[in-house]
This record gives sequence, C-alpha cells and structure tokens, in this order.
Amino acid sequence: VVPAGYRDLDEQGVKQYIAEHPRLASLMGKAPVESWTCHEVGDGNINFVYIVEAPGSHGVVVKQARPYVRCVGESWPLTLNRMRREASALREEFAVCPEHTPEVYVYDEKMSVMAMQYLRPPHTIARKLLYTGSTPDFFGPHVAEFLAKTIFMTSRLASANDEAFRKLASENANTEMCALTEQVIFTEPYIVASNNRWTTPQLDADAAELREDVALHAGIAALKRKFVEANEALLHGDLHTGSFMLDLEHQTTYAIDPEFAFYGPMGFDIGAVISNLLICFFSQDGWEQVTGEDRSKSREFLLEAVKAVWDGFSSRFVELWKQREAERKAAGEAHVPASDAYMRKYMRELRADALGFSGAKMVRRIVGIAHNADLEEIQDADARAKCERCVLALGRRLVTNARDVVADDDENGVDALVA
Ligand code: ADP
Ligand code: SR1
Ligand code: MG
Ligand code: MG
Ligand code: MG
Repeated sequence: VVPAGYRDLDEQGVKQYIAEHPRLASLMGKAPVESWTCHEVGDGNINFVYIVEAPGSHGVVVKQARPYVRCVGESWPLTLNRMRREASALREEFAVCPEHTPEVYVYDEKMSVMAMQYLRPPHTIARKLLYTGSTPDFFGPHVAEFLAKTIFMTSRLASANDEAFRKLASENANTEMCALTEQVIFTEPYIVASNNRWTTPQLDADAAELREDVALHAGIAALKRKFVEANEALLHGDLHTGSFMLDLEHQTTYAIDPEFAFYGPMGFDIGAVISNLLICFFSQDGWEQVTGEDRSKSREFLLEAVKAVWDGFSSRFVELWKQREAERKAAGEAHVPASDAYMRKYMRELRADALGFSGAKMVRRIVGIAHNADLEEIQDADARAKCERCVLALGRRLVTNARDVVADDDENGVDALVA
C-alpha cells in the first residue's frame, strides 16, 4: 500500500526535499540550493540512491524505496515497509557498532525515504575492489567485529530477559522481505522458474542436475526451515560484498543496505559474507585468463579473509558472551551459567550453519535471478562457466553436508574448502 502523500523523487525533487527538512538542510552548509549537486547512484537491485553535495559540506545520501523491485520494474511489487526496516536496523547496528555503520539522519515513513551519512570517496563498494585484485587486510577483521557485535548484542544471549527478546523478534519479522529471500534463495534455484538464469548453454546440464538432486533438496529444505523458524538475533539479511563500503586509504569499513533485516539464524549473515568471498576466490581464475595478471595474491588473501571473518567473529562473540555471563553473575540474576563446553558446542553448530547458508548463497548466484559482478563481468562465457562450475560444486557440498565439511576444516583449515 502506497501512503497518501508518497511521490517518487528525482534529482531535483531530492534537493527540494532536503531544503524543506531543517535537519538535512543544516548538513548542507551555507551554500545556496542552486549550487548543490545531486546524482542518482543506485547500482543495487532494489532501490534508488541519491548523493547530494554542496561546496564545503559533508553531503547527504538519500535512499528511496519505490513500491516495486527496481531491477525488474513495476511488474514485481515490493513492500515500502523495507525502508522502515532498513532505517531501524541501521539504528540498532549504529548503537552497538558505530565504527562500521553509517548514521541515519531522517526516516520518513510517508515518502519511504531515509537520509544517511554520505560515505565519501575514496569509500568504494567492496565487491569490485576485491574481484579486481585489491587485498585490504583490514576487511576480514572489520567484518568479524561487525558480525560479532551486531549478532551477539541483539541475541537472546545478551538480552535482559526472554520476554523482551521475543517481543523484539516479532516486531522485526520483516515478513515480506523474508518471503522474497525464501523465493529467490531457497526455492527458485531448485525448480523451473522464469526468474532463473545461468551461463547457457555451458551450464544447462548443471542447472538441470540441481533440479533432480534429492540430497541437495533435503539440504536446502533444512536450511530453509532454519531460515523461517529460527529467531536468534537481528541480522542484516543481505550481507554480500556489495553491502560493504571500504576506504583503502584510511582503512575504514561500513556495512550498508540492511533492508532485509530480520530476526533469524545467526549463520545466515556469516554465510553471506563467506559465500561472497569464496565466489570472488573462484572468479580469480577467470580474471587471470582475461587480464593476463597473476592473481595468486588475491586467492591467498580471499582465503585468509574467510578465516579472519570466522576466527575473528567467533573469538569476539565468545568474549562478549563471557562478559555478559559475568554481568549476569554480578547482578545475581536467576540464570544457568553457560559453560565453556556449551559455548564450544554452540560455536561449532553455528559454523556449520554459516557454511550451509554460504552454500545456498553460492548456488543462488549461479542459477537464480541475482548474479555477482565478480563472475558476470567475465565476458568470455567459457572462462566464466568454468569458474561458476567450481562455485556450484562447493555450494552443493556445503548445502548437503556442512557438518562434515566443518570436521574436515578442523583438520585441514580453510584450504580444505576449495581443494
Ligand atoms: P539497494 O538496496 O538498491 O541495493 P544500496 O543501499 O546497496 O541499494 O545502495 C546502492 C548504491 O548506492 C551502493 O552500491 C553505493 O554505491 C551507494 N550508496 C548507498 N549508500 C551509500 C552511502 N551511505 N554513502 C555513499 N554511497 C552509498
Ligand atoms: C529480486 S532479487 C534481488 C536480490 O538483490 C538483493 O540485494 C538481495 O540479495 C535479493 O535477493
Ligand atoms: Mg545493495
Ligand atoms: Mg538493498
Ligand atoms: Mg551469471
């Protein structure tokens, strides 16, 4: 339902909108409106994003959700409620992890608009930096910190009481956006669906095999069940490498775009990041062929980043958990303490969940509606398909068998994932 008073903004309309909102206008400094510039920069699948700048000011980013999916058009209507969910999630993330979250200035329900901190150049979306050969060592540790803080601090493990937690989980269900994820990640890649696409004819047989693979179907059903039924923490919900902006010069990392935020299984966000790093890893063969460059440093970096994300996440998460347990004890709460053995078991299960979800996210990026530029930009279809087949093979292995992969990984490290 489109609220009364809603209108689509264009570049002129955005400038006028800012001028009419004192909080936003004050961020534009003293330069007159006529000297402001506004550019639509949305390169994502779903929304419209405008950067507004004025001489001598920090500028503002304005994001508007229109009542449909941008990359498809008006034939795919989509809830405007997503902008409320995004603003609310950014505020939650900012409260616990301001160093990796842009500040929200204004959320406007009627216009389905959010104004936020402009992450100025040299901030750049991580995806292209990574697949073109950058190796920012700070990225993995920053992502680990973001994941540990946002996941732990919004989980029941940190919550004051179970009743408050249940209330938050139901208020932040984001059902329509979750339904989209259920459709495009957990269902369509495994059936005949008009949204699906893949590198054809090279992967025609591979896509057909996915539709007949009973073990794979059992694996994705178990993951979908967890996605729908688990309410473990407030998740970002769409944490691919296009949702991180990096400044290589000042070594900063920000997570943007949590419009899919919901209370779900912790492994879903962790798996999203890991899958995107692994997709980038597998794309490097293709890029090597296209550019003639040696990408062994990138491959090494990407595997190290996967390790840094998991190891950094799990050690920080356990540290936060132990602090919280100590607080509960000091406060004399009626609480059964979590033992080290229980924490170890919890983290092992979480790792298997993360790897399972990362497999689902790998499969969807090869045969579903939304693909990754890491692979999509490789123009030579044979070279691309060769990389994509590796992504599919690992995705399948992780969806069907993440628990065994975790055991193997314990012995042989992260290299075992891509062997
Ligand atoms: P969508 O929901 O459509 O995927 P995103 O939130 O990912 O939209 O934004 C699309 C693009 O807009 C990003 O890839 C990035 O280039 C730019 N962008 C978004 N937020 C900011 C920001 N706070 N500062 C600078 N650029 C941004
Ligand atoms: C219509 S599917 C679009 C995809 O883009 C978003 O960023 C999410 O990943 C979603 O699945
Ligand atoms: Mg996006
Ligand atoms: Mg988005
Ligand atoms: Mg593709």
